[in-house]
Amino acid sequence: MQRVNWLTGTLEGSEICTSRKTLGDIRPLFFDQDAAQNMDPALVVYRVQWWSPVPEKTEGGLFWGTTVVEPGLVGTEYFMTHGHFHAKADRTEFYSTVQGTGALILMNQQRKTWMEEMSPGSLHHIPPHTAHRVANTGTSALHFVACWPSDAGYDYDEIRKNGFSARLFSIYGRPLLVDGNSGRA
Ligand code: M6P
Ligand code: ZN
Repeated sequence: MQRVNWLTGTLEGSEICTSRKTLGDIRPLFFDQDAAQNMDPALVVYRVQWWSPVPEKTEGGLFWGTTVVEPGLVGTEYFMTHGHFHAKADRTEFYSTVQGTGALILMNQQRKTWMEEMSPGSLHHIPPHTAHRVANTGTSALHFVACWPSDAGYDYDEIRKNGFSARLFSIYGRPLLVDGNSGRA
């Protein structure tokens, strides 16, 4: 039996998997490497819980997950998830925000990047062939739920190599998506 706590998005029950990413795990993704080097690598940037009711790669199945992104900045860039295209690139996904404020950053295969604001209740459809990453633009933890096909898989390499074509910075305390690819993620 699995349950969602709708106040927090937290998953409870059996067969729930968990993972976490520390700053040390995802440091190369951030623009300001000097700032990143001077921060504690053990700092947790985000945690994921998910339920896989069917094996990975099952055609026609679905997975459910909850992600909590901590508030914070590396230099002036918001804490964010790694971000990925799906390995089966035409697979889509839903995100919905439970707590906090943030931004869903989307990039198509032509490397056009745009964002959708996330706030409690916001519902987001990630189109096919579109990379997705979430940044926490607030001062408290950002909790969102996700649902995606069990055969979607992950292509992290493309993001690791070429990043997104725009980054979300805090400029005078407000989120601003800034174009420009440093060649890093
Ligand atoms: C959401 C879903 C998961 C994903 C997680 C973290 O919960 O999209 O599939 O793993 O966010 O994102 P990433 O895999 O890019 O670190
Ligand atoms: Zn995805």
